[in-house]
Amino acid sequence: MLPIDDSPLCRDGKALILAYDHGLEHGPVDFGDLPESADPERTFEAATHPAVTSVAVQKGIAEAYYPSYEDDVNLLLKLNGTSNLWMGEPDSAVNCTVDYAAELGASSVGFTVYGGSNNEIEMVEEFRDAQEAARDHDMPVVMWSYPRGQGLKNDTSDTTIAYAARLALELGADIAKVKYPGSKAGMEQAVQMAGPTKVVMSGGSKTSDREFLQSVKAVMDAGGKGLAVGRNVWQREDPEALLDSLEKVIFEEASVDAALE
Ligand code: FBP
Repeated sequence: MLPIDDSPLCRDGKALILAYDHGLEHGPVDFGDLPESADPERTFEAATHPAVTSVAVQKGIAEAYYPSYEDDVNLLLKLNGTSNLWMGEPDSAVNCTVDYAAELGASSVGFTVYGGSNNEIEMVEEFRDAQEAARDHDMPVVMWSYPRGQGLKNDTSDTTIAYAARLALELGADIAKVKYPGSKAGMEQAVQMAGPTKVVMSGGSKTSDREFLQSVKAVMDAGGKGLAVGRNVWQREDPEALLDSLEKVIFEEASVDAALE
């Protein structure tokens, strides 16, 4: 297995994953305020920014757009996903194999696990197959570790996010992508629970530049290893400007004020 730090998913041991699977997960609503954001090419262009260590997309987007970007962008193939049209208990259909992800040129794979869902057992079994196949291909595995389901009252409490991070370690993910628990202290718990599994923050809905960078800074100060972000980058008129700031906070350890200059 290639050490994750030597894989294209990381730069200096950290990751900035540009997520663009929202057309499946949320549908056209996420593109409503900025219609040009519906064009995957715009996100692939943003992913050529040196701060971006990989772009995370579903199979169909990879098939259609990645061939034009394979020299400039690292591909993280998301292996499962669900549409917002699904009204059942949280679940995510596996729609791509690791073998096919490798054929498409992916250097890493992503997989959602909804711990706490009534579908957790099946999802973890599916994750097992993906994780072991990824090991055969020397591909790092990123777990979108999102506890949710009918029994979970608060899916971003410190203890829930720490559990999400631990679940990723226990099941063999290289990176745990978790929701921001709202504080540096909450993130520290998650990082501690994850051991050698790197913890990155999941972006969330669009906020101001300063507010977003402050949460990213708190994550980095807590020992987090970066970010997997979608809307906060490509819902902006100028994604590159925010990526410039993120590069400073994540890779250059700059303060938020310095990153905004
Ligand atoms: P954002 O930065 O836009 O939140 O994207 C991260 C992400 O995990 C996407 O990969 C995914 O489509 C979306 O969030 C799912 O969010 P949720 O399940 O919370 O609606």
